[in-house]
Amino acid sequence: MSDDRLFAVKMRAARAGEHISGAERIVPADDIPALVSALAERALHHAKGAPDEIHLKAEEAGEIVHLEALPVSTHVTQTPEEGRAVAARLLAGAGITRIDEIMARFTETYAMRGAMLLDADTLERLEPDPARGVRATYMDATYNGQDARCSNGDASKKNHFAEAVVLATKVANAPGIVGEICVSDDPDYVTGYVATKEIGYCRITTIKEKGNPCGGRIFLYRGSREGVAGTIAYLQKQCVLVAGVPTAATSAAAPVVVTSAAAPVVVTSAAAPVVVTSAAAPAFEQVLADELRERAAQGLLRTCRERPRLSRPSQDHPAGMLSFASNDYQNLAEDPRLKEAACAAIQRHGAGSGASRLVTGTLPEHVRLEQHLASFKDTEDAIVWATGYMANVGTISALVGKGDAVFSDALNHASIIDGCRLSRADVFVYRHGDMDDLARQLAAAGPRRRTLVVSDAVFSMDGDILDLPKFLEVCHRAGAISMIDEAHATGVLGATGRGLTEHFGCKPDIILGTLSKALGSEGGFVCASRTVCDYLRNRSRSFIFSTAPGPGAMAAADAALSILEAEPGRAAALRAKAARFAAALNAAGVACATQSAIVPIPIGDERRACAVSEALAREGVLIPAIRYPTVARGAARLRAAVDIGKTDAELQRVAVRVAELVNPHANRNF
Ligand code: WAQ
Ligand code: MG
Repeated sequence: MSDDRLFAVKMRAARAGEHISGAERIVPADDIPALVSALAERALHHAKGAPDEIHLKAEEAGEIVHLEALPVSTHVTQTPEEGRAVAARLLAGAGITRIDEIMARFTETYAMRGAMLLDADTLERLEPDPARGVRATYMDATYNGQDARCSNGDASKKNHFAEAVVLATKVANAPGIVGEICVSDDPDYVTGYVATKEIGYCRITTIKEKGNPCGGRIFLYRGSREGVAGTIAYLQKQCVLVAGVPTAATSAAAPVVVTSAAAPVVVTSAAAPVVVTSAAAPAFEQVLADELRERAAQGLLRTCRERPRLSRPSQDHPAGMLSFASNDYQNLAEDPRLKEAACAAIQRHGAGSGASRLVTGTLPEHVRLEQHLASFKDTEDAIVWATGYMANVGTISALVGKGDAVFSDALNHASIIDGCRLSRADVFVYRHGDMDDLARQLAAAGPRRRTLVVSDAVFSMDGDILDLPKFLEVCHRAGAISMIDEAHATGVLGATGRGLTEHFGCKPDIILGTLSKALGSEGGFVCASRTVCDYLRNRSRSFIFSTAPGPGAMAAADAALSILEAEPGRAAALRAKAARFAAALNAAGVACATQSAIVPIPIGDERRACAVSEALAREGVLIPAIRYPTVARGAARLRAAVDIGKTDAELQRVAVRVAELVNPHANRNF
């Protein structure tokens, strides 16, 4: 029998009563023996010398709070003065202004085992035991069950950076904590960091003089004196697991900015914010860095975080998040049949296709998938692109041009908007779902060489569907080309999952869609007449001037279509789950509706939406908050995407919890 209860395990080593080293982890019971042995190893062979006492403690973990690691950025500074100036600028966003006075307190932290806890405004000390300070404990990193603290998963070694990110993430999420400053107590290590929930974990490469032993941590608190005990209790007792912790400051998830005095060299990934603060940085980088800081201060900084470990229907991990965030509605991305098809195609033809479709990039997998898509959507032909974004941009810009007109629903996806802009046609935006407004605007625009009308089939942030028969009627009357984007409709709508066209039993001129949502793969497609498809093969620039999508993705999508054909009840089963979730929310007092797999939960205020989403995340439920600019200001919401793997019990439990958080003062009698 496996025992996957979680345990907090701590090691502490000392010699003659002097601390040498310490470590803590949160692991399943089954992992304790191996961990204890690795920790003992670490204690016995520490650079500070051999211990005469080793304490090892394992206790069953209480309730676990799940957090996403703070995003990491590195600010390259050449001098301690510059470092302190950067720290001051970063923390000013959190309203922390007395940085010089706060930094001066590091002369007092040297002997402390814990951190100094200061009132962020009055700078009063708040710790019950000022000699010891406040220690943040009971925290660990998780990622897909792997130990994120050491790149090799070896607990006998210490990863200072990853441990600091875990600590900073817990601290930044503690109630009342508005910021943290850390300066290493190692005289030779001049790098430190400042952290807040808004700006993330900001490494500052030079924050003190080499040789200076003064260092430590200062946690900054803002709130009532009565709240201090709760903050300390959270820091010292609450078990926290942090997902998405980068293993190294130079990993893909944690960009580093390297600058020399002469010419700055930026080494980075596309994943996370890059902030150059060196005086030597060129002016344009300074401008970009300022804009990123501005965004961070407004709570609008976006970062690419590693996906937290998720609960899967087949394997119910206690530490996994229950996700309502993926577009993999039919759980096909993880289906062994897709994985096998992709692997086999890669074995046959290689990982990449090597060239554009029009050069030597067309493989049997492309041809087979295009034929399969055409038969699935019941059209003459089909054509695929590497992404749905490219399909929209490349189709709209090929079909209409200067002097033509394109009509677009106000809530259409960004890729449609970008396609309209790129086409250089006159763009007319009609009110969301309002066919009368569309008809009026078509009449007002007058005749053109070409007129195209584009609408999403399912609107991605609202979950509502287009009235296709009315849409087609208005298009026909105006002599316009009709096009719908079935990104969130394929595999979801219609008796057998063929989309909005099957739902209503009628078809536009152009059906666009994606392979990356319910079909569990990646890529975009158009299903249409042979003439339209041939035209796009000749005119769509994102098709022509781009390497063909890889054979693995094509074969996986092909397998997904076969699964939907062989199991025609899947779409109806999925919609029933989404409807059940919306009904459970309604019963619990939250007004919401859906016609697809997307259930929007209206909240309004941006900060409240984020707070509810964060509270759910702490309880292991992932429902993203959607806010401006994705939706209008003041129309923030939670966007729950229901997938076919969710059980009724999960849907019911989450609906009730969402309702409690959305309407905290409601009188509940259900
Ligand atoms: N809770 C509160 N304060 C602590 C804790 C804790 N769990 N652990 C350490 N401190 C305080 C204590 O005063 C230490 O003397 C001080 O922080 C420094 O601790 O991105 O090495 O473990 O390259 O020495 C930061 C930069 C490294 C990493 C910090 O911390 C990076 C470091 P150390
Ligand atoms: Mg140290």
